[in-house]
Amino acid sequence: MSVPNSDKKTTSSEEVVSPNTPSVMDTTPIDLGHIEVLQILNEHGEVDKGLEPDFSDERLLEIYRAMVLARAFDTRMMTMQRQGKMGTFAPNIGQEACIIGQVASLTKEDWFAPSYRSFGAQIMRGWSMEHLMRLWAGFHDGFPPPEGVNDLPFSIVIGSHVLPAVGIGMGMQYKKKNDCVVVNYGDGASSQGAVSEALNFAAVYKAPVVFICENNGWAISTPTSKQTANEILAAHGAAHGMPCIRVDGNDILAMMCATKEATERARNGAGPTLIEAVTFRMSLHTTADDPTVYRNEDEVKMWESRCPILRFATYLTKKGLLDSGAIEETLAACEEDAIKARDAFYAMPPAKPEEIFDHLYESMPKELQAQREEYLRRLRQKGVE
Ligand SMILES: Cc1ncc(C[n+]2csc(CCOP(=O)(O)OP(=O)(O)O)c2C)c(N)n1
Ligand SMILES: [Mg+2]
Repeated sequence: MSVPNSDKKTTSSEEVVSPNTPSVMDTTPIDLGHIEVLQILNEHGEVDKGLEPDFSDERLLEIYRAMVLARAFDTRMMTMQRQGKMGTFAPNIGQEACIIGQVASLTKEDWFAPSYRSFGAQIMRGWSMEHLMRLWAGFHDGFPPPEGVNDLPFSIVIGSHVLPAVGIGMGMQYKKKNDCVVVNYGDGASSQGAVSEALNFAAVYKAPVVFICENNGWAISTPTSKQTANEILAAHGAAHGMPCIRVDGNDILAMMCATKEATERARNGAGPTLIEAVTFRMSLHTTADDPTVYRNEDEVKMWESRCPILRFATYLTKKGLLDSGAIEETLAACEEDAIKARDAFYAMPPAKPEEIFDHLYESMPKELQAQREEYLRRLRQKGVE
């Protein structure tokens, strides 16, 4: 066998690459320090006067109530799940500023594409709590958004809704509408290829999309440090050529201001923005999870002191808009709303077992028809109507 250039003898790699060859690559990590970090309200409820927005008192109280309602719904759902009256559920305790702030500036014409931990925002967008209960309990009629609400049903397949959200944005451009889309996804979902594709499409086509990367520290039991070698996820925006910012996700004012600016830019044709919201999942990943086996209590304690609702209540109290009586009243009213929703949900007709066969085919294949009949026969045998 002839070997090309076999007479050119090399004995070791040192002879091929001279030790004196100057390095052409700077391997020190790129300084991400210039990515803007935004906090307006610190964990003590103290406001940065230079950045304080001028939302009306009514608006601030409306937002506060939305955050408290999100938590009341969350707590009620948890109780129902533990009583065996609700399906698996993904709590959002601790992330109320992040979820309410990201949709606060949306109009009815704008679109919202949520992942599964987004019910606080869905309630703000017009979903009733009993509708969401029906959804989480597994009824197929719980999934379609209410009439006139421009939301996608939430996505459980992580990151899968981000490309469709960009598609909706590109559709708005095509129809020459001045609306925008907000889409959220987690730190775990940020590793999905489809999320990178979505960021790229949006940036190249200047689609009117606001990406909210909810960095809550964990993807079930995987900490962000094992998810990515670059924990500043806002950098994904910079990498794709779009404006990006890292926001204190437990600061409702920062979340509202950053999203407002990004949605306005999107509506004005200036393209997408990526907002990384740094927050923390205080509770379980889902009701099927036990975080005590993978998470340190000290970490949870540290984030307790950064509670988004407490922080906002402190700010509103200092502004003279709340006092302890009003805080109690708001909480009681929200709990009552959640209980009313629970009762309405319990009063709804139960699902019919055969419905699980009903929504797969326009005309049912005969094999499936046979399975359906067999299933119903067995149910009758067991006395189930
Ligand atoms: C494509 C896909 N892979 C795996 C899962 C299983 N799964 C459900 S939630 C989750 C973690 C998601 O973490 P993150 O994106 O950070 O969102 P978080 O739950 O923290 O809000 C995983 C891996 C899934 N739902 N979809
Ligand atoms: Mg996460």
